[in-house]
Amino acid sequence: MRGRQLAIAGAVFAAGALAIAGTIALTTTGPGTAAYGPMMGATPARGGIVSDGSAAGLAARVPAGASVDSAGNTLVFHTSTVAFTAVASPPDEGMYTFGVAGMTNPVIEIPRGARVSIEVVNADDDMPHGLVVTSGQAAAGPMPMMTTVPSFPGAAVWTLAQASPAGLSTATETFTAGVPGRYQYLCPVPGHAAAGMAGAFVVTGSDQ
Ligand SMILES: [Cu+2]
Repeated sequence: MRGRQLAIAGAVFAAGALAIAGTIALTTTGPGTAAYGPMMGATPARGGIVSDGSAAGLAARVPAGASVDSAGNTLVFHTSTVAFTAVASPPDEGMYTFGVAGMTNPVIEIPRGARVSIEVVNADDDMPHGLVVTSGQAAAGPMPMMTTVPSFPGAAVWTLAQASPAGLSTATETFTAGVPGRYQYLCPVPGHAAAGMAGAFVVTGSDQ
């Protein structure tokens, strides 16, 4: 049942991807950039590769310049340069979750104007995932690549291929969080955000 639903979702996703493949380019820096480029057709990008065994460590890694509030499930950055890793479908966690700094779907707070790099790793061996920072009110529709709008230029890794024998797919999105507010990060693959692949992304500042 689940497999059938996923197959249907995949087909819908493929149609959306094909429709806009010409207009949306994955914005990446870091590993895999050269081979990545504009998204072609419905083939999820693979980007860079990290070893299968590194997923748990990456999901637990506490980034520099951040404090972890495990009880509040919140990761707070205090620096103008922000870099962290989000592991989609981390080992021993829910399939539809992000693992960040040892937490599941934490609230992520960053200061206004910070330059943000999010390394996204897909630890799932069954399906693609991505990560987009978007409006806090946005709900992912059946074709989120058509309707989910990144809140900041570059704030999207649309889709990373599932794990392969070569390892786990990874790509990095980089953007400047210029406007304070409450946003969210979510997986744009159809059905995933609704199943739990989302968390709050808060840009703090004097305007708030
Ligand atoms: Cu997903």
